[in-house]
Amino acid sequence: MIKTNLLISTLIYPNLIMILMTSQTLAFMPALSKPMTHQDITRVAVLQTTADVCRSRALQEGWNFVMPNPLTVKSVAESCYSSDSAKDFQSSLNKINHHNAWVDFWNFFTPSYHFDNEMFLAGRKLITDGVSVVKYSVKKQSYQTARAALGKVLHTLQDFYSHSNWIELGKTQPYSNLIKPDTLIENIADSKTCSQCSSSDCIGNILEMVITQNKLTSGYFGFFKPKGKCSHGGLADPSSWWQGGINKDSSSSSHGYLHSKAASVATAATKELLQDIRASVGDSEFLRLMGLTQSSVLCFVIDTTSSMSDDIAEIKRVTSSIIDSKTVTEAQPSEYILVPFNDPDFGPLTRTTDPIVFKKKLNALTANGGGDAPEMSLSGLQLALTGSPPEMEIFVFTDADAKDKELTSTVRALIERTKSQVTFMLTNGFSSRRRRSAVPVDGQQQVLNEVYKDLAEASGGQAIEVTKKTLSQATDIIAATSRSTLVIIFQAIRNPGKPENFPVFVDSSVKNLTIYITGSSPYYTITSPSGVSQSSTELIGSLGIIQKVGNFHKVQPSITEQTGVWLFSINSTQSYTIKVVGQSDIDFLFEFIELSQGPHPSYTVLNSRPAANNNITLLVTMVGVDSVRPTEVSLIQASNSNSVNGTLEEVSSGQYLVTFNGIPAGEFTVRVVGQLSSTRSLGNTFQRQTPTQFQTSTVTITTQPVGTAEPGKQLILPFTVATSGPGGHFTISVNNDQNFDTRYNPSITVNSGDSTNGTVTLTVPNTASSGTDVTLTIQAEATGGSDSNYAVLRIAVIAPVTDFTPPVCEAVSLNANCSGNCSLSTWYLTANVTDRSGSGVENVRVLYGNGNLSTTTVLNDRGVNVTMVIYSSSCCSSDLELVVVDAEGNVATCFTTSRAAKEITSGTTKRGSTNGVKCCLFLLVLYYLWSDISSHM
Ligand SMILES: *[C@@H]1O[C@H](CO)[C@@H](O)[C@H](O)[C@H]1NC(C)=O
Ligand SMILES: *[C@@H]1O[C@H](CO)[C@@H](O)[C@H](O)[C@H]1NC(C)=O
Ligand SMILES: *[C@@H]1O[C@H](CO)[C@@H](O)[C@H](O)[C@H]1NC(C)=O
Ligand SMILES: *[C@@H]1O[C@H](CO)[C@@H](O)[C@H](O)[C@H]1NC(C)=O
Ligand SMILES: *[C@@H]1O[C@H](CO)[C@@H](O)[C@H](O)[C@H]1NC(C)=O
Ligand SMILES: *[C@@H]1O[C@H](CO)[C@@H](O)[C@H](O)[C@H]1NC(C)=O
Ligand SMILES: [Ca+2]
Ligand SMILES: [Ca+2]
Ligand SMILES: [Ca+2]
Repeated sequence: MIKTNLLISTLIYPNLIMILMTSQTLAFMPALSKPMTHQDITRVAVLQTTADVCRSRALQEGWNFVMPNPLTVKSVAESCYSSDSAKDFQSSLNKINHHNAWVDFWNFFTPSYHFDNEMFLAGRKLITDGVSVVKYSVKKQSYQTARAALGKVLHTLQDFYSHSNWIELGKTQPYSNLIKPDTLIENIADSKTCSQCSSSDCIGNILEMVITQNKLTSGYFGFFKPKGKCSHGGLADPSSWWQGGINKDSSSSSHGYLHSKAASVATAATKELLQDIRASVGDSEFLRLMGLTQSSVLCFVIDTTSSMSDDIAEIKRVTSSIIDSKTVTEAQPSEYILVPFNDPDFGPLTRTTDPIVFKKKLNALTANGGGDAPEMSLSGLQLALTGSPPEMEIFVFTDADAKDKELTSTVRALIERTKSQVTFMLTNGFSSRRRRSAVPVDGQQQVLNEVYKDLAEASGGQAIEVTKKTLSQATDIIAATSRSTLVIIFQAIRNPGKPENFPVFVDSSVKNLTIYITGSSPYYTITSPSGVSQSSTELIGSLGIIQKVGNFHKVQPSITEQTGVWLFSINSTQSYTIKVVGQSDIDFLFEFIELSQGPHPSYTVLNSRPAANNNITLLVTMVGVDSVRPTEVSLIQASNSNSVNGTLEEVSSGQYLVTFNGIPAGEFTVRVVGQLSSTRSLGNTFQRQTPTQFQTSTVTITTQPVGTAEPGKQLILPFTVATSGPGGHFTISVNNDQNFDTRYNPSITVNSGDSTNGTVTLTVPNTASSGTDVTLTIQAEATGGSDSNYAVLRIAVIAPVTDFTPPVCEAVSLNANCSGNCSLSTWYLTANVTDRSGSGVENVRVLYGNGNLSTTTVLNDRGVNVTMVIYSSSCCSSDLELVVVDAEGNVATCFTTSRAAKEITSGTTKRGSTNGVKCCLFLLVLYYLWSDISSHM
């Protein structure tokens, strides 16, 4: 038995963390001749860290965990019991990588972003400020902002290992001070650091003295460089033209012989940063940040005015039936979002992972108020679009016209940027004949539900018109489409309608093929690959079942032979939509991007419509089986089936750059056709289509990169409007989802072929708290509305950080009576933790270990809050890593046994073992730690 009671100033064990990092880094060994890019480094680190988090969660929950090999997005998602979220995981990783690339696109010549020019303090500040944004944004569930900030931080962090002399100093571990704002960056070189080098590889150009004295330096980039300093190197860096440099960007760089070493330490550093974020936000939030638990989301925007009581009752019924259906646990939504709207009020948005909380929120909804007939539906929808994960389906329930139609183009912009589908459940209860007739309003011709139909079309959703009585017959679409693995195989919208035949490939991965058709009495015939055919007049036929309600038809084929080419023949002169969906793991993700013209290949994701009369570039990522490859990526004209093929270039595994030299006229969607495996056959052919209709514009809006906004301060957002179309006056409108005050000039003049600058002044109220994010849309519309474009900006609100110091573990006692049968004995650990005068201890977390943790906070006699921690665990389990987090997200690692135990006993400490010898080995480790702690005093 050991009983200790010690006063300890800090209990941080960098050496132990290091041991772990190296042992895990061994798994990273791609082809050495190929340069490791930022994207590769990030992917490896994210996959390893995520797998590590899932392993510790599995241990705590008593689940089985098998470390996947190799680590891929799909294999990690599967081992995390989240195979349905593989697409969201990929999408989150992509977002992080897009923002990593963004730094080279926008800040290529700013040395601090790349640790060039010995900008160590400024570079470190970019990292620690960015990490604060990540932590605060996660706390507020602003995951998209968090991913953006994380991507930027990782670029700078990773560049340190390529651009400084850390690797040349012989270091094999990350420089942890870069992510710790309370530490010093020491020993920065204060004089000459490099000699000229003549050979191409420049080995040994860093001065001997710099190496022996352990001085930190980095390469200078550009035309101006203090004499005797090192250069970055490469053709793009004039300072190195006559003397070489030290960067390790690729194996052909000046110090390319160290490229793979630098990449490997950069990977370890990326993991160290991810672990810091994980410790700060907790495991389940970390997994949500990675998109791993966001698989299926139920999102409702609900009219709560007095006319809606029937509808609200039906929504409650449907939601309960989805939540209570325990048949397929995987199909349970992982997240619920609710936005009520009324008139004049709307919101707030509720986002929860807890079905009970969601049901409570729904049950609390009552129908009242609203005044006149139209209601604030688009304001509610705007909140849902900015506050939900992208690429999901949003259901809007209303029986009234929109009172806030001025938001139509903002909502449309958000639909295009988020690629969310919006399906309207409209219960105005008119017959279809009366609905089609125009209702004159103030001399204008205004058709009921027109704005909803337009937005549904633009998003690839549906405008379902039913009566209050028949609403329940249409709502099973909600359960079907909230599945995360739902894919869109084909979609067409014809307005006005015309008879047309649509051939569609259905591949062998597709399950539960379903066809949705909307329109007033469309006549159609569906023919399966084996020639079985059924027309819309047969509700039960040889193919399957047709359900009709209002303008909405659902066809579910029940025949077994579904793989091959289907034919959908629609004969209607009224407008109609057809959508063919199914369940499948195979899908694609894409972004419109702009490639940088600069010296360094990079790209940025467009936050606006692509420019007309220009080439369009897409970055396409395939999701699903690894052998899936696209053979054709095309833009499909929305009004007919004309298409334009792009040129494909594989840029990394599963990622393709697709260039289009022309585009179809008007609105278009994106389609990918490909092969499921390397054997080319009809049954292997798949097709997928985006629901969203995109368009190009002769108007462009360019925004500058924005930093964060501070509560109580104004933020100036410069933008530039240019036009390749006709010049003249442009109407500027600005909207944001937080209702923050904005000032701007509502009209600017732009000449054809020219550009004009403007600014938006955003005032953030004092009351806005850190981590809030504001989505701001700037729109420019040509006179007469002939063309328009927008830019969507997401800005994080962060109050200045004042607490840079992690909490301290002031006292610890260990009480372990582990002898004999370990399952019969328990060990205890107690600690007192405080954040001194900082922001206060907010969380104590067990990162590894499955014992019990309890905390009590008391005010001690010096007026300081002290959190007393007691951890108790079975003697069979030696794992423990305890972290303490303050309110600003600073993390202290207070106690670690697991990794040390694992290392020192060479993996022989097995959980659940009843072997007394192993039990005692573990105690030896604890004892070893103890003496280590004592020696720190
Ligand atoms: C497919 O449909 C059947 C019947 O409608 C349903 O029971 C099953 O859960 C669905 N499977 C998937 C993967 O959605
Ligand atoms: C389409 O419908 C029209 C009118 O209902 C009918 O005259 C015509 O024969 C139909 N065409 C086909 C190909 O079914
Ligand atoms: C579009 O791409 C083609 C070939 O890829 C190139 O020749 C052409 O100059 C590009 N056009 C524009 C406007 O960039
Ligand atoms: C697009 O490519 C496919 C396959 O390569 C080809 O069959 C089709 O004709 C092309 N379409 C156009 C419009 O060029
Ligand atoms: C407009 O803004 C851009 C980018 O900030 C700047 O380069 C340009 O000089 C400005 N033009 C005018 C006319 O102020
Ligand atoms: C831990 O904190 C409590 C409350 O301030 C105090 O009573 C106790 O003495 C502290 N223990 C040690 C070992 O400092
Ligand atoms: Ca109403
Ligand atoms: Ca009203
Ligand atoms: Ca603190």
